[in-house]
Amino acid sequence: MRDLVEYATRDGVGVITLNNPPVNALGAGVRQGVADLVERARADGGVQAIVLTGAGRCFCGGADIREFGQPPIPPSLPEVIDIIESCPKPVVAALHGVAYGGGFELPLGCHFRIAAPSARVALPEVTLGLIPGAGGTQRLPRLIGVEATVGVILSGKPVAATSALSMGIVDEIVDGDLVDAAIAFALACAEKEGPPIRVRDLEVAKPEPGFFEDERKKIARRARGLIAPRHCIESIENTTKLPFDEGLKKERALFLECRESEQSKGQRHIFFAEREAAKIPDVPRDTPALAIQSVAVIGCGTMGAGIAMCVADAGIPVRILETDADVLEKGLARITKSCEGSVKRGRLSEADKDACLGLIQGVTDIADIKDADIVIEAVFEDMDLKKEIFAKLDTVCRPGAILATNTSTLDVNEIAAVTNRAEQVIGTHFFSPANIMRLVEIVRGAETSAQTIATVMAMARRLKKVGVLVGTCDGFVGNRMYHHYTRQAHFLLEEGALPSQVDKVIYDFGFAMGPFAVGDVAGLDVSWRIRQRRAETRPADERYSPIADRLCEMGRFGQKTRAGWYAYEDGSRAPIADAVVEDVILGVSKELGFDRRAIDNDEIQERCLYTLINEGAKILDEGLALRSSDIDVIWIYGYGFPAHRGGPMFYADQVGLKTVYEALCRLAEVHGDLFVPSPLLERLALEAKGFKDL
Ligand code: T1G
Repeated sequence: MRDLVEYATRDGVGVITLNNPPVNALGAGVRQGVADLVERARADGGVQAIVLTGAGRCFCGGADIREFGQPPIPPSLPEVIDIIESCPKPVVAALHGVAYGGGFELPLGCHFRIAAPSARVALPEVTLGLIPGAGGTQRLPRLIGVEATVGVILSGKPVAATSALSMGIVDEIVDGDLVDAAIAFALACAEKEGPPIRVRDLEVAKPEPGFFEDERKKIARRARGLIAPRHCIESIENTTKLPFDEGLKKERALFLECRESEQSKGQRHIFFAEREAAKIPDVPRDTPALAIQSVAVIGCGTMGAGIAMCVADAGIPVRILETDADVLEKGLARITKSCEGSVKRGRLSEADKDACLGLIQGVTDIADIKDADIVIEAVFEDMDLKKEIFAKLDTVCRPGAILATNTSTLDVNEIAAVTNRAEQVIGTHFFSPANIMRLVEIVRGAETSAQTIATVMAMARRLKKVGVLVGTCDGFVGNRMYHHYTRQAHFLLEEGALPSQVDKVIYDFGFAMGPFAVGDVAGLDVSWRIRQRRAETRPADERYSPIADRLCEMGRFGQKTRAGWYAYEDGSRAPIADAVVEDVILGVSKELGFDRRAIDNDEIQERCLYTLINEGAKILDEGLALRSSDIDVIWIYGYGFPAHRGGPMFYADQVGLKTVYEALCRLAEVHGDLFVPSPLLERLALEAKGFKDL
């Protein structure tokens, strides 16, 4: 039985090594092991000092998140850290790779911290709807001050070794063997007079008056309705008001409140869902992925340019093929402008900008992309055009090259069928802006090979994207569900609601924007073209709302035309309710014979969200998504579903499928078949189960 924590003595130093792969998470066994071994070293007369380090790729990824929600097993992490901090012999933490969350709080309880150049420390608990619960909010301010601590804890972002040294988090950066250096460092500390300094005993400097109020105002906007960021500030502020032990007790209480919250359950669900999405049952982890050393993108419009940027950002050379030299020039100029904007916003260094632009080359001759390892087509959403391009690519590109399409709705099998390499054809549905949005829906065709899937999933990770594998159907998973969600929103307008009311309900639920404001950002002409294509096959008796078409016929395409569902003043993105739109809506209501009625917010939320959930259940039933948590990941990273709600399918389980089912039945009685529960949802509801039980 492998020890979760190992012990050895070297040169009079007790070396304690966390050994719980893959990230040395601080589960119960690890906590007990560390506590026991520190006590052992403390009692060992032959030991003058202690080194705490981690085996494998990192020091420690934090508390074991899987334990949350289970009955607590002692010792708690604060108890373990107290044993370390009160040890009269110096304890030195030796950090390499990540030291995150509890994996950073443990070293903060040590008397000294040394780091390898690879080390990165972070307190990312807020991304899990938590606050640091083992002293991070009390000890870090004593090392780096409250202002810097607020920055570290509210961003959750990692601090690299060099910055950690200059901030005073680590005492030394060492090259060469880390443990050797830590032992030497520890022995030097042991020679010093008196007990080692404890971080808890250090003073906290008071910030400028009003500092915490300003921080609260900032997060009220940025983290609207979220508990954890507010509790982080409260706990850090306590360091300026309370003695250490009282601050620590309050921190723990705030942490436990967060841990039990629905918000944290939602965010923890997404943490694991994102990692589950990478596991494809019929594509084993050891499936050999092809090396991607060069990429070609077809089309230099908004999507093509965005895709090229994130490929170059990952350090991969990319050629953009555009037959029209003017369009190419404009596209390349847009890329340069966007990179310069990132430099201005401090997201990119000047050097990184130059490196990124240096990897992007525009070409107008298809022969110039024949050697690419993968070609990503990102042209206009038209089947005939895409088929023409794929037939051409099939003859020009080298045999082993993967041909990917960025279509957001079209049938990947139909596109693959015009090539002689259907097993190397796949969908890579990026989301606009492609260099920012983290989601890529990876669409497998009927013949797409395991190697092609493995290669593209690996490429997505390299592009720092979250790749989710889905089956091919009209709109795949995300857009198919979105279609039903927006359709309900349009029907609600016909029956009595207005865009601002619907958007407010969805905004209050936690989305950054409601469907109408989103439509205006994305451009109403994009979805208009899709509706026009679908009109050819739409059943005559299917309910259809003409409101959006009317606005488009008036040339109202959203922000880009300063008018869409809302009006926009020059230079402003603030939506203004527009009487012109209201007139169109009232006109259509009258035309369709609706007596407009007052619609309450609950009905709006139910109809928009339960439609979404029901369509998600149908997609699962059809096997077009591997698991319900994949659908949650798609909606969080592609459609701005609030992470603290865990995604539509997780939210449905939290509400209870029986409640969702009964509401859908009620809505179906009034509004017809669109709300008839999917067989899967019905079965799970009647069996008192959830999507998580699938
Ligand atoms: N607990 C449990 N499992 C974890 C884990 C954790 N903290 N971290 C990672 N895993 C699993 C993960 O699910 C995956 O499993 C495998 O390890 C590899 O992870 C008291 C309350 C450390 C940067 O927020 O950010 O401490 O899918 O694929 O890309 O204040 O994992 O293979 O079965 O992500 O190399 C705070 C969470 C916890 C950091 C490594 N810590 N982890 O990234 O590998 S709360 C965090 C990460 C806390 C205290 C509080 C990353 C990583 P599987 P991976 P990676």
